[in-house]
Amino acid sequence: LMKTGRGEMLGKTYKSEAFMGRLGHQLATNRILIQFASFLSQEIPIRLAHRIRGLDQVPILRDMHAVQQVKAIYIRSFLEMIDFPPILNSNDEQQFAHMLGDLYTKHSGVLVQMAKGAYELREGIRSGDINVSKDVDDDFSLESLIDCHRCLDRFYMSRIGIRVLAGQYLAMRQEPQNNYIGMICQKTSPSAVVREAAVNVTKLCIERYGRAPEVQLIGRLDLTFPYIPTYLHYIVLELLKNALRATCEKFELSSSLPPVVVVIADGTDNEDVVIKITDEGGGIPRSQIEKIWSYLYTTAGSNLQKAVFSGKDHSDMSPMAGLGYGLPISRSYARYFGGDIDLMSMDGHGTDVFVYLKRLGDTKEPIPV
Ligand code: W6P
Repeated sequence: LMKTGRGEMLGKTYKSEAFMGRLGHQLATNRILIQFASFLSQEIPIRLAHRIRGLDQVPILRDMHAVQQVKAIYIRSFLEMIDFPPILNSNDEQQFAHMLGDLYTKHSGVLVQMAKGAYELREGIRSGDINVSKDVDDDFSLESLIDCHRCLDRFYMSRIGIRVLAGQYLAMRQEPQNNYIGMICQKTSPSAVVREAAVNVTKLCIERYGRAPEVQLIGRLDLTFPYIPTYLHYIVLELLKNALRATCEKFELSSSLPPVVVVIADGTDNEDVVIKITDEGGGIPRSQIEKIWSYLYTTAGSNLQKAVFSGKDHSDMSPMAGLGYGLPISRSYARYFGGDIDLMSMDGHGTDVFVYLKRLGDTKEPIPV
């Protein structure tokens, strides 16, 4: 299967129709569901196999307990999928949907599990149990850590792809909602998504800090575009968490908090939709900027380090704390859908985060090969 790579090519053809929502504008027909299911039954095991091999190629990761557990889930899923007979009729398709739904659930803990693995690795490096230096005689070289980061990036990117395709297929089997094709909403409203995320994060923030800065929303509040609202929600949620947390910690001793300001803009000629999130939470030193995108490095000494990686936060697994994964994962999501996330910080003052989003339908699926 892996040698032919036919699945990847099939992926492009089917995907541009199914995933981008050009298939049937109302209820997906049985024929289309059978086609989509057949495609997934070939494509997903190929992607799983690539990731199983990917995890095996990086010595640091290969030896970690959390990674071995994840690999076991991937191998079991792979075997289950290749054992599934060809999908020829609606009955087969229904069985397949059942199996895929179960797999989807079984994989929901994978991200947290991998994050825990990386956390242990970070702690090992920091405490000196794991030695990292340029010296080839040592356990791990810096180069091998870079390999490790690349492997994780591919792993998460691939996982997003599998879950978007599977999620889209499963959603297309449900009663269609207004303006939706599967998970894709043709009229996603960034302002509505930001408002909802702001309510969620404000609640978490008050639970943790006793108060929260106001989240102001300005710009193109009326704008709608085709996107998957659940993914946009996740991205904005993670970024708002960071902004509110930084604000609360910087102004711990002040009676008032500066607001977090969110601007929504629409590029010329319907190019990008851009969301900017501005906080006055003190910013990040320039020397730490690269590390905030890392799955592996800690940002020792900075506010972010205190907030995200401290032992206290690890034991108290509040959703406000997280595992330090929000930023790189959010950026992978944005990138998967053809967009990106940039961050500009003024050390001592605050941080601007820019989320660039492409209208779905104008992009090709990026998958690691
Ligand atoms: C900070 C650090 C950060 C990361 C991401 C988004 C906003 C912020 N603010 O201080």
